[in-house]
Amino acid sequence: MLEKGWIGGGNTGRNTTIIRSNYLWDESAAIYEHAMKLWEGLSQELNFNLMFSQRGVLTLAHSEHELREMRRRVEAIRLNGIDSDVLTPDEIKRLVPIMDTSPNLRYPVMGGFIQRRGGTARHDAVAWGYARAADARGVDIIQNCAVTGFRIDQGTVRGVETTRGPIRASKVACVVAGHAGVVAEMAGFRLPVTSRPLQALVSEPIKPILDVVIMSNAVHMYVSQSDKGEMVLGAGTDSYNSYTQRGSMTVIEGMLAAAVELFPCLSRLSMLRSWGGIVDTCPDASPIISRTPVRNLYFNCGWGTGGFKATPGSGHVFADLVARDEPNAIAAPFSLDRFVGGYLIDEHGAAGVAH
Ligand code: PYC
Repeated sequence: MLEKGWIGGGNTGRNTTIIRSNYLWDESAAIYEHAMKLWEGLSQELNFNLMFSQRGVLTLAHSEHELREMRRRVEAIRLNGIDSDVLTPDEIKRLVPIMDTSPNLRYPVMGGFIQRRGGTARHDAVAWGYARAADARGVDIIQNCAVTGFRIDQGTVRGVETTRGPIRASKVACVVAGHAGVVAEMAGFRLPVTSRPLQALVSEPIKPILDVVIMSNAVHMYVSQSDKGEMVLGAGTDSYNSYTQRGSMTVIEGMLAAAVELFPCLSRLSMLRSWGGIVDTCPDASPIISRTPVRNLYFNCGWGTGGFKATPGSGHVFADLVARDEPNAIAAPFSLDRFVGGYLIDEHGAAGVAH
């Protein structure tokens, strides 16, 4: 396993750790729920405390239209056997007393829907837990080793060039969130992904005030409280393509204005750190788990804001694809072929923030 930087230093450690499986389409429900079920036993399986906390993920509606769309979405999600409930503003107020649910806000809370099995996990623990388990099974993990090219012979991958020398391989699997397009280009093809910064920030620690994850897609704000007591706030993507691991000030300002309107008690909080991750996003806001035009070269990418929450499921079905050179039923809809055949899986509405 080759890592350009250090384990957990890329997008794994640069997200707001939200885990949920309440996506709209059957194909997405299948993969995200597969991941959710694996999350539910993962700390035990890895024998590493991932601090997986099913505290619930509540998504807010701020208009009649959004609420109507949400009700329809909840029915679709339930049809796939995934827990999902609509909440009234009164129920939301009881669940989250610090939220301003009065009707005269710029974006009033008209209702919401909750996945109670959703929540968070500690992202660096996830990276370390997997790394330790992989190492115990004999995987060589080589950090500070960037791939600089591919060895390709007659359309088949034969290995990679790296900053520490060439490595021969009969199969190569790329999981390079944020740089999938760059790495694909080294192999001589293009991916339908757009790369943009998505930023988040974390406050000084305070006493427990919020025990549920709140998302507001309309105002591009999501917030949870970490086990250390920090408020973890996330924003929308920047509106330009970039590989800088920081976002623009205007995006933070807009998100914080929305956060303070919903949670006036946050207005005096000092923010300690902000960071950006690069999200590679496909035109349908669904991922790619696929063979590629180069034989025995596979890509798992394009997750947009869905990558962390899918980790166990995405890794599991991808490993199966690489081992058998054939996608299983969960992975098959996410193949690159869909951009030729037109079987897109439009999850823009479930993506949490606009892509
Ligand atoms: O859960 O969709 C999500 C999300 C969006 C941004 C961060 N997480």
